[in-house]
Amino acid sequence: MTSSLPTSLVAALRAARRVAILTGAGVSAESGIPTFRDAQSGLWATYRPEELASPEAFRRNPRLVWEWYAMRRAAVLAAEPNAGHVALAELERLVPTLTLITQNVDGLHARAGSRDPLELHGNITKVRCSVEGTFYATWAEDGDLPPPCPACGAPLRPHVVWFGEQLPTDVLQQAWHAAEACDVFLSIGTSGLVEPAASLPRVAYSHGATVATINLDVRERSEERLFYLHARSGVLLPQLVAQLARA
Ligand code: BV8
Repeated sequence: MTSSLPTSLVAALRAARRVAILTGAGVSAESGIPTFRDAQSGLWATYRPEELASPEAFRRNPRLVWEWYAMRRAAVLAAEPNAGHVALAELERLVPTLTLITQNVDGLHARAGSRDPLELHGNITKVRCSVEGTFYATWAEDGDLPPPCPACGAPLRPHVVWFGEQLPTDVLQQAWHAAEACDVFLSIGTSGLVEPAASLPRVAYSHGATVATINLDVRERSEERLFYLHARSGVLLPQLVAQLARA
């Protein structure tokens, strides 16, 4: 476990004009939200997320998929941002330009105060008509599930990007450009398995950025522009902010 940040990484962050950050489920783990790779628990133990988070699953068993998202939405709304989320919101005030890109659908970055997180995979707290795309802030939970769209009767669905669905083009383009233009790229709490998000650190590195990967899988090592830090985001990010805040 990383005990202190490499001085050369802190120096690169101090000198950076543009910082891009990619977060994954590991950043929300300390808010009590299970990561994607954590074994599914309870009622959902028999399913892998990829088997539920897809248009095919929704077509095959819309009620099951709706109920999985309803359970996760309730958990997300009951969760609080953790020290890692708060530190990332503070980091925005310490660097000239910071682009926060998240794979997470829990909305916790915005709740922690991050100004404009790029939600690559959508937001589980939002619901839309599966045909018209109209968003609904409320819906009937006591009738058929998924609730029918009040306008056209098609099933409502969570506003997330399922496996096999395209990411929102504008959001992905902004994320890609931020990775190309940044001086430092931090990849935090992600296993780097899901594309195209997983390509962003490579894009940053190939454009000359310093890249740090922070999660609980990596083996600690550092090369010239590459850092692998084995650390909890809720511990390391406040340390990073405290060091940058020091004159
Ligand atoms: C698409 C929303 C194309 C739903 C999610 C190559 C190119 C393009 C596509 C593909 C490709 N190869 C394969 C594909 C297909 C697929 C894919 O990547 N499959 C994988 C499984 C191989 N990609 C897609 O389908 C994407 N669509 O590319 O479309 C296309 C083109 C034309 C026409 C049509 C389509 C869509 C992908 C989006 C899927 N939706 N979420 C929902 O949430 O239900 S992805 C889902 O996984 C979550 O968003 C999650 O964030 C994400 C990734 O997981 P991680 O965040 O990394 O979480 P994980 O559990 O894996 O890891 C946790 C990490 O945290 C670990 O490293 C752990 O050590 C660490 N950790 C734990 N605790 C802490 C910690 N770190 C720090 N501190 C801690 N305390």
